[in-house]
Amino acid sequence: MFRTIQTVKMFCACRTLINLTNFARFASSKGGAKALRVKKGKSQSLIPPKALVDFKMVKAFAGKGGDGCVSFAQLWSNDKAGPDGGDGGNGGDVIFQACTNVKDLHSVTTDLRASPGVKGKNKDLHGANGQPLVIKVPIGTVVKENGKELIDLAKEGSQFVAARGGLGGKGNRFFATDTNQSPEVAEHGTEGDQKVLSLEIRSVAHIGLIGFPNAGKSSLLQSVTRARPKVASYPFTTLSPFLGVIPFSDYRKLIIADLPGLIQGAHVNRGLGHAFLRHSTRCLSLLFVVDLAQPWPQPLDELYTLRDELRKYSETVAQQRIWAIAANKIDQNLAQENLPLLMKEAEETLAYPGEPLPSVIVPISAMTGKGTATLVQEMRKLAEEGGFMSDEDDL
Ligand SMILES: Nc1nc2c(ncn2[C@@H]2O[C@H](COP(=O)(O)OP(=O)(O)OP(=O)(O)O)[C@@H](O)[C@H]2O)c(=O)[nH]1
Ligand SMILES: [Mg+2]
Repeated sequence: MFRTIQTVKMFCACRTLINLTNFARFASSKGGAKALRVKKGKSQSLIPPKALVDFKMVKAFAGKGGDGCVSFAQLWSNDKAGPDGGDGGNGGDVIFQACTNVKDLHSVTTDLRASPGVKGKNKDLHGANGQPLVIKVPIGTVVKENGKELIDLAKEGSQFVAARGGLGGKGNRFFATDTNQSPEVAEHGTEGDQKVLSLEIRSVAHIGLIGFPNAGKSSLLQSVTRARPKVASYPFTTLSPFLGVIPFSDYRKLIIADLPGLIQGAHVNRGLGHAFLRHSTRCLSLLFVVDLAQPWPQPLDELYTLRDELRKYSETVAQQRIWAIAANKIDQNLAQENLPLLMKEAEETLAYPGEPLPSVIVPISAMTGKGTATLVQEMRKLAEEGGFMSDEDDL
């Protein structure tokens, strides 16, 4: 009660700041590009579908430089032909390269070791340089060290040398001088860089599905795309994001991410909250999925909590992401009773200064498919508002 009064007060004070124009409109699916009917059936493969890996901590070990060689040449005509120890080769670098063919960080191993340089040899032979280790990562991968961003690999083919290989040591030939014609010294190769880095994909999907566990996010993804995330009646069925694609008649594709469920206290890492909330920062727009078939005001409280958690985790995300609500399980009587209440009270309860209001509330049943066609059109609009139409942001 106190919370509601407080938010209403806050809302009244800041009403002028908030764009209320298209709030709470019921969706219409007229006009614009049409979502294509997917003719191909779902995969029957028994291999479980892979979740998306959009974050990974890696250790990068660049190769050590090869040691220089101590050697003295002996010729048939001159058995003291002087020093001929060659230099060692340089160690290999660890390099990240952005590549369109790679879609997630699944194939990136956590231990990245480039090969070391080869030692120098006699007869002035220079050791071979170590092979660089080139790791292909998706376009839009951000490389961070200790939380500080080092680079955003935003363009196809762009490379970043994450760890530099050590230098090869000089052989004894290098140290020969007028006064010391037969040096018995050579350098060791230097150690390569060793770094602990985090890799994050900047944006993984146009729309991220956010909701409490069991709200029906995976069911929704299953019903509108060919993806096969696991659906079950227990909480935290989904622990890593799953992606699904909706093709449209104008050849654009809408990528939807089913994100793991959030609970109260997620911003202080309750229930792996940080890891789950981080995914939401990589979606251009957000769709809040709520289980409407719960006693009132539980659905509204859940939406309030979700917004609150998101805000506490990242104000920027809460303020900048366009969002909408999918009121799920409308096939249940209780949900139908709750729908008018949600339409009436959502505006007051969910308004927050500086943040956009939900652009639309769409009643759906992920299980029966009711309302999902309308929701797809609304998701397209949501993605367009979130930056979908600019080719640079296209995934
Ligand atoms: N009646 C009804 N049940 C639904 C509907 N959508 C989902 N369910 C059921 O709700 C339960 C949870 O569905 P999930 O899709 O796994 O929920 P989730 O939000 O992905 O849950 P987590 O992965 O745990 O976060 C399942 O038993 C579904 O069958 C719906 O529209 N109507
Ligand atoms: Mg799920």
